Amino acid sequence: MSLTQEIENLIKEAEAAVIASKSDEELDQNKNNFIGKKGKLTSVLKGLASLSVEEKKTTGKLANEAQVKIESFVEAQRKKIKEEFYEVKLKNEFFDSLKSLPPLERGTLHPISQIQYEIEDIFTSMGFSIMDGPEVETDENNFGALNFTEDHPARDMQDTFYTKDGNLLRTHTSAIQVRALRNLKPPFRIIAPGRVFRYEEVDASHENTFYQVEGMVVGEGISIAHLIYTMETLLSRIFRREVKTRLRPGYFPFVEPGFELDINCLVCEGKGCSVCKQSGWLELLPCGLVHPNVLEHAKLDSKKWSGFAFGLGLDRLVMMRYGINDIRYFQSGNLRFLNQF
Ligand code: FA5
Repeated sequence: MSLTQEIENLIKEAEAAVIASKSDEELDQNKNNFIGKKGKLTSVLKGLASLSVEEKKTTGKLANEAQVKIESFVEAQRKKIKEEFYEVKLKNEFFDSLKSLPPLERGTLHPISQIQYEIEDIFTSMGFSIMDGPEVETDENNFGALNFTEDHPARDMQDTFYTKDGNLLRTHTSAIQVRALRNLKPPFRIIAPGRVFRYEEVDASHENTFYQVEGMVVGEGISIAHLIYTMETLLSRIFRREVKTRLRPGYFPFVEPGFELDINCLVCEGKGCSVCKQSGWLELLPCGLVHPNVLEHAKLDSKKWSGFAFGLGLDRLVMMRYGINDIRYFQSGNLRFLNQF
């Protein structure tokens, strides 16, 4: 075989080997094999010595061309390998932001927490601060400082859970207004959400563990007009619709005058049902002007300072909002119930 023929064959062989290379390393190896210092082309060119000057010229030229060709095969293949590498990478790592993912199991806030946060927003927007207090309270904070006489029926074992050390589980969030009166300097506006406990027979509208939000405003010249305005603002923002209310006298030892603000039952639209005990009305918002004895007990001059207070039952508020006909759902842990909110 002539040297020219050998070189032509070498080019073909190199091309096939280069195209079959799958990695940069394999490519380098093939390049070395064919056009490296000790490569196949070099050994073929050893035959040049036996050729005539003329033949040397043409064959030498051909050898140079072979070198260039093989180099260009190598570079083209190198480019191809690189492109394929990125193509695969892109395919594997592509992030499709529109692709729908399997649904996440999400929990929801309990409807009582949701309404509590809403009420907190409503009142903070009116300049109220949020206060907290302990669930285990002293008799003094829960009753004594609130003008309950020693023989008041609410202190009765029937209504109150006492602890062995003589304290009790607070029966209402009004215990927090006592803490506010003691610790804050008037004028002030606070609300205090919390869990309260009563030794009660549980039925559709009574729990032994439920939630209230206490509210208290103390300042100079605070009147019933301020109280009514605040309650109406609260209810219209909570129910986002016209609700019928009625105010009737209500007795609480720590307010004078005291009121019961009732709401037209939204479960039965006032027709009468088990939630409103067939009356069409539901007791929702007891309130009143702070009793002078309570202010004096906190060492505030009742001639200078006056105030109003209210205690909102959250469980019943949520029942009214969604037309829930049994308070026992709230603590049932029933996920079919809770997932609706
Ligand atoms: C009180 O607890 C007073 N501390 C409220 C108050 C505060 C009056 C400030 C004046 C000034 P009452 O016992 O009525 O009041 O309870 C208040 C609200 O808690 C009720 O209107 C009702 O919505 C809710 N509530 C009372 N008992 C239960 C119960 N067993 N289960 C569920 N909610 C209840």
